[in-house]
Amino acid sequence: MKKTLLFLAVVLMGMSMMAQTTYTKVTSPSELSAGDKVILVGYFENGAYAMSYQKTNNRHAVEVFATGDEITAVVATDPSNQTDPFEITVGMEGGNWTFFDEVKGGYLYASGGGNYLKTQTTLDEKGMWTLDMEEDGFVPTSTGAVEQNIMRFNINNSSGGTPLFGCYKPSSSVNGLVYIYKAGGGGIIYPEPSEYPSTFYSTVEGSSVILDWTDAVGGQLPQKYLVLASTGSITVPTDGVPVDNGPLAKNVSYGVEMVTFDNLNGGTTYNFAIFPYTNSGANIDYKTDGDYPTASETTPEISELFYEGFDNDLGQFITYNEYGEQEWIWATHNDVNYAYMNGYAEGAAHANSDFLISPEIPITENVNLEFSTAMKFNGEPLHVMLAVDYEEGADPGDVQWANITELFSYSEGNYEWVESGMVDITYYIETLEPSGDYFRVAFYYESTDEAAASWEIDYVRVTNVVYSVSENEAVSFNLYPNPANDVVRINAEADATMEILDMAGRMVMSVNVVEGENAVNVAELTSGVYFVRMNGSVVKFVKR
Ligand SMILES: [Ca+2]
Ligand SMILES: [Ca+2]
Ligand SMILES: [Ca+2]
Repeated sequence: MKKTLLFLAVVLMGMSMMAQTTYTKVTSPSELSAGDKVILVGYFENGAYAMSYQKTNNRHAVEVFATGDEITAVVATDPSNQTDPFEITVGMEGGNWTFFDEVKGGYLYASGGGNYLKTQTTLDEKGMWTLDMEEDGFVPTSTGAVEQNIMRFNINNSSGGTPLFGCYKPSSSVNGLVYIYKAGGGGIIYPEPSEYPSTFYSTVEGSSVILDWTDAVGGQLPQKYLVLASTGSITVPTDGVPVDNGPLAKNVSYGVEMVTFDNLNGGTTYNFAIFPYTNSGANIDYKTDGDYPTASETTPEISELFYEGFDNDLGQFITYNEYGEQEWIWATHNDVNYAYMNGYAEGAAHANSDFLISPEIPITENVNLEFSTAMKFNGEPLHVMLAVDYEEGADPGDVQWANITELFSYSEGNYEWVESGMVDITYYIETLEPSGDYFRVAFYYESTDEAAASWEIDYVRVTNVVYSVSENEAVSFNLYPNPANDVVRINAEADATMEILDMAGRMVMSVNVVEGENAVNVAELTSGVYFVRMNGSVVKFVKR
């Protein structure tokens, strides 16, 4: 008898230790409330990894198995557990989200001083987070005054090669989204969404098309949208059949109001449609009745005018050493080959002034420039400049260069590679003096005896973009002068909302205009290329 009881007790203990919980993917912050038990998940290839134990300064991640929108897991009950996910309790404090780890005993917080994600028992701003979404994942951002404030899943942790969760600067190349899975989140089946989005716009930018819309309203809001692209007709989705994300299909959460289709074929017309839906898996319910919103764009033909990958040496680029012993050199690290410049040598920073100059590149109708940089240490920014009359071997200081540095994005440290973005530089080339058939792009480096940053350039690409459809076709408004300095004038056929979008399709300004002439102050905008959108028409606009 005694033996049997003991045996039963062991079985019961074993069962309780093995208790599994099913967690359901959260697709919008509106599905979360204080007290919810969640696991935080990142994806790499087809694997799902959940946040687990504290590993020095970051949270380790362990592989879990996701089926559709559900993960079933046994969670850790001991801080020394290194094999199971740690369950986190969501809280709300002063309008921001908190994540309390009961097992480790503290709030997750971005501690700064590195990519540190830790726990502490006291709750301050570093442990209070905003929850933005990108497509169907979360971007938890600490409200604390730390540079590395975004919680991300890092698949490429270099020290040890294991995936982890850390905190990174907004500019970091680590971009693994955080997915939130909530215990017992399933079960509720919502009706079909009541309405379609009230607007659905497309903007073509190089080989990408940016779609944006105004979220649907109505009695039943959508949880997500399925945005489809096709070179033919759109295949309307079927209830109960989810469509996975792919090159021509994107599932986007309610509240995001935007998605980008990248790497589309050049010179091709794509049709787009958007379908709001509720639920997931076999319960997915799309709104497909009546007229669903559609858009259509023809991508431009893109031809390469110039490319240098610095594969074996500085290639077609030439260097000019104005002063200082250090110069632009070729270097390689972690299978990346690049042009490299650093004024730090023999334990000290040195004053340097050095040019890395491209060969002559033909000027065509629409010239776009892109490159990729990595940097480390404090010092001068890298400068990007254009000229038409530089002769090889001459002192570049004798030539008038147009400085276009501020048009691009750059690495902000830790040798994290950052893409500059593909930027239309046609306007800046056309205004160069004297005019010519060719131009050169130069990367200018400067260091001092006090500060010498290290700058790396992986590749430089120049492309000609030929728009099949002029962006001015069927436009219902006039905009001048273009380029403009401080004020741009708009002639509108009717009262409307005018939106200015940056090259990435982000809205940077929204102004209500009236029928007739309007003066819009654009002095606050950074110099560069923008799109002005009104009544579904888009005009490219350059701010000087
Ligand atoms: Ca339906
Ligand atoms: Ca030098
Ligand atoms: Ca390279």
